[in-house]
Amino acid sequence: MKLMFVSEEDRAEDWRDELGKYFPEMTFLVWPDDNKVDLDGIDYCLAWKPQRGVLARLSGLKYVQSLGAGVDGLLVDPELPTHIPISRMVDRSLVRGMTEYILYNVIHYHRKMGDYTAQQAAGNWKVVRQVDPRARRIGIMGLGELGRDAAEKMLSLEFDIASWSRSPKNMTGVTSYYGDDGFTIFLTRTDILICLLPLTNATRGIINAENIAKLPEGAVIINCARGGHVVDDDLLAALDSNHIAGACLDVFNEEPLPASHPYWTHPKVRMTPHTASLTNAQSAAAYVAENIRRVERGEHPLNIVDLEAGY
Ligand code: NDP
Ligand code: OXD
Repeated sequence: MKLMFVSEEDRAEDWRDELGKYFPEMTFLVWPDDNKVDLDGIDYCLAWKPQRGVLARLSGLKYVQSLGAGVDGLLVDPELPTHIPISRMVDRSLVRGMTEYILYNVIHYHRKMGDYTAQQAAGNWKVVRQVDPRARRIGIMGLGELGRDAAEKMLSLEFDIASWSRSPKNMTGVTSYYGDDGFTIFLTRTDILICLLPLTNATRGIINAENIAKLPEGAVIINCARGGHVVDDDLLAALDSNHIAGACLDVFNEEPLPASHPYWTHPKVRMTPHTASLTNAQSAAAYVAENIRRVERGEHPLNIVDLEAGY
């Protein structure tokens, strides 16, 4: 059994060690270091933003395992093999990491912690009015693996939660809006907007001037999905006009974010370097091993990407 690892951002050694516990007989190759070997014999590929055309060279490939939940970095490859299944990453630790990130930032805005930071710097002792979480309207775009867990944990803190997705959802305590028809009403009732959508043709640029204008004055935006969801100039204009009170951005149209980008120094922007949640081999190897076993048995891997929908 031969597996090729293709990612510049993940630690190949961790995956080699962890998958070796399930498959001691596996030959684990790393692209591009091992690309001189016989690529025809590669059965499986673990990939994150692979160089375009690389996967097409693996003629014996049986399935591709994405190292991330988002597969936009794979689907941009015009030569991507489409006759074999591609599985998204779904992992407990990835889900928990995202929920931590969202809770931390939601509470930051909900409790106005930024005001206290500014007040401390100015030596100003002043109590800011607290809002009951039941009166704080959170809106989650994308109620999938990540959105559901974040919603569940925020419900336990009694926030008023709504979701927007492609299909209707039936999650107790969460008001479900869906499709184009539900989008405007979802936006107009949202104080804290969280983006957890996949980046697809239908969602690219969705956080634009028209949609931002539908959020109530003083709303904040947390984008932990993909930079391509945001039209940066529109968001900057909305921050500068005070329509949007703050933005927490983990992902950017260009990564790393260029040093000259206005986000770096914008007083209303909180930034992290695409690290809201990271796949780690120690936790996720069990999922990958299960998928490999399924394919070895002639079954489909779990969570196959719908190439037409793009996620
Ligand atoms: P899922 O596929 O489980 O969920 C995606 C959700 O988005 C679903 O609810 C889906 O609706 C909804 N959706 C998709 N297209 C549309 C659309 N056109 N209109 C409305 N809703 C839509 O994905 P995950 O929850 O696992 O991950 C979400 C994204 O988070 C990833 O694609 C990735 O980009 C990002 N991510 C970012 C990380 C980071 O560190 N910053 C880490 C991990 C992921 P429906 O349920 O009806 O299909
Ligand atoms: C992912 C990511 O999609 O890390 O998993 O962004």
